[in-house]
Amino acid sequence: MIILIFKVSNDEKKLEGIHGSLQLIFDAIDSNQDEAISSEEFGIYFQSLGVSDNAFADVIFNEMDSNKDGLLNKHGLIDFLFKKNTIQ
Ligand SMILES: [Ca+2]
Repeated sequence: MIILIFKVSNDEKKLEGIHGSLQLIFDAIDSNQDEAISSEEFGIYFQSLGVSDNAFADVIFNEMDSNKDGLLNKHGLIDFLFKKNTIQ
């Protein structure tokens, strides 16, 4: 859930901090360290946060997976967060 609370900011120092935090979060979710987050890894991350409903994780993953290749890379994650997207 942490990745969903970032707000877009134009403050350079805040942006640097956000990017650093994103790196840590991305690495934590990317359990096999292949520089891509699969829907399975994303689901496991949500389960670790106490969200047992995989459908919720799947909805968010599909919104973030803009090119629909079944994987999230760091650029895709950052693009999603900085486009002020909302999940409905
Ligand atoms: Ca991975």
